[in-house]
Amino acid sequence: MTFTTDFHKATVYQIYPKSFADSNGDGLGDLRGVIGKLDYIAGLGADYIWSTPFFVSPQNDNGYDVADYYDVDPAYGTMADVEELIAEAGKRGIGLMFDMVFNHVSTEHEWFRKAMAGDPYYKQFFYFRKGKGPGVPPTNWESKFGGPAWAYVPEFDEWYLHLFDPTQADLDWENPDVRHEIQKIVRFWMGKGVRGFRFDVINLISKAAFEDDPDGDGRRFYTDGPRVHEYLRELNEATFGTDPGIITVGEMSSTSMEQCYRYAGADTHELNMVFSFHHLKVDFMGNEKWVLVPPDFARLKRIVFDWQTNMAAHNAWNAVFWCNHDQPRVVSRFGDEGRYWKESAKMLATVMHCLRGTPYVYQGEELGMTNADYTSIDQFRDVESLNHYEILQRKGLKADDALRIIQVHSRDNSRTPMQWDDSQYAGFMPSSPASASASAPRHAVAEPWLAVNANRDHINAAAEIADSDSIYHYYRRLIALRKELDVIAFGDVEPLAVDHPDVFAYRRRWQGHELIMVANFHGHDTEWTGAEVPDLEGFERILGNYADAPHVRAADGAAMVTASPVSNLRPYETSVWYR
Ligand code: TEU
Repeated sequence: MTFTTDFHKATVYQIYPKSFADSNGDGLGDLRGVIGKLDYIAGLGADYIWSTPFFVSPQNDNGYDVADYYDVDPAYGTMADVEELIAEAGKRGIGLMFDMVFNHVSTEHEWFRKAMAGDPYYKQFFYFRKGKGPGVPPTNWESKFGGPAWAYVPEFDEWYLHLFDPTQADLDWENPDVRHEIQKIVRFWMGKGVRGFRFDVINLISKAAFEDDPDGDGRRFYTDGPRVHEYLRELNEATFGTDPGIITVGEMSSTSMEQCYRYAGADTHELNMVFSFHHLKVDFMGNEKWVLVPPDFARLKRIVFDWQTNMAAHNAWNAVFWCNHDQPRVVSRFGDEGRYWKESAKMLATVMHCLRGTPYVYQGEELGMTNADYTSIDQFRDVESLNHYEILQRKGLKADDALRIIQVHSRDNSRTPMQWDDSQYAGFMPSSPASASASAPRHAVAEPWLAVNANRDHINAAAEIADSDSIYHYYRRLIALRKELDVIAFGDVEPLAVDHPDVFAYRRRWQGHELIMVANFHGHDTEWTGAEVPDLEGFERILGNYADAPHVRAADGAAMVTASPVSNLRPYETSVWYR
């Protein structure tokens, strides 16, 4: 089978293995579970699977705390399972992208354990620094998960840096031995046939200086740091750059567009594309996520259009996405879980999938899966959510109000088990302990590690595969369209309706072809008038989320001709036009 090495036409399907499919009934998803679902992913038309980490890990951050990059965590399977997964995916034309967490390692990693034993060679793999005084860390920086970014080690009377959990110690990339170890890991997995890499928070690897931050969080000192581009070019040259068939994406935390022209420039020899998150902060207050703020639609559009047009102008490439394992479900966030569930999920998909960039579909997004339906803090598992639940209450919020914020923003919203069918555990694992496989380990919890959403009764893969009008089939169509129409992969982007309070619209142009995407982002009827409304003469409506083409009926019931078939839009209505 040949791979789609042209990532411009590819779509990536993201799997969070812990929540995808549990083959042995222990309540945790595993690699054999993924292997069993490869036909489903191939059926959707995805070209790559990005799996979040399944390397050996104490799982304090669900695998983003890696203790051994060369082996698989027994909870997920074995090396033989990974090899089989790569081979079986390959037979279906699907490449595996692995998730490389190189800003930090688990404090259970051999390097850190040796450092803690006092080995000076390994101490230099990390940032150990003296405090500013007794009990005072070297800087005032905050960890992304809450609390100080430094942990004290009494044996050394020193602190080590952890931008995330205290069990995730930051690696010192200035040390060339660290960089060589990282290159070895990437080459090891290339040797196993991996076709792509996602690099976790890769723009945080170069720290500028260890100084107090007047803003308090410290990000100005480590975001897009002074040597980050040098490090990436070096990694590229020493590893994946030798194989043009490998695709790479960098996860960029609070980055700027100017930096991304370089991270993801066609000729800059760093990465193929970037994830940036500015469009997913439109329901934050600045950088503060633990608040309840309605999404700012005008800002969302402005950010999307800015990135689309400027990245294109600088010959750089975006990853385009609404969802991942850190984000709430998009249909709950920007769409409607109720009456217009299906229409809004399809609308959101259309807005994203007709853009310039490589689309990423997060498991269950193609089914319109919603946020978790949890009503108690005990149902949440994510370290970040549990920390902030406490922090919010320390700031004076009542427990109920803190819970409400967690319900809206928790990363667990996207981590509930994949809904395969309407059975008790949604087909994520066998329904009752009695039917679980005899080979289940003795510590089997015999129920999913995170509770299944009750709406599995109608939101599930089996039901949607059987229904030709489902969200699932709509995603299949969008994924196929990108391969059929070069204008989607390569065309320019011209923003339309920029100031309209409801309409999201743009035009794409490529070699004489044009595509127009129009969407009503809101749950009420809206009108779009004026000179800017495109004349759709000669265009064919190739996709939409309402059965009939848009039109307005006159009082006598006859179809009324309006200035344009996209002038009157029903709730969450979207359509795509081509000529
Ligand atoms: O996330 C990086 C990151 O900064 C986030 O999106 C993070 O989840 C957010 O700041 C929380 O508010 C990556 C991984 O995707 C995430 O799952 C890991 O927890 C994190 O890195 C640490 O490795």
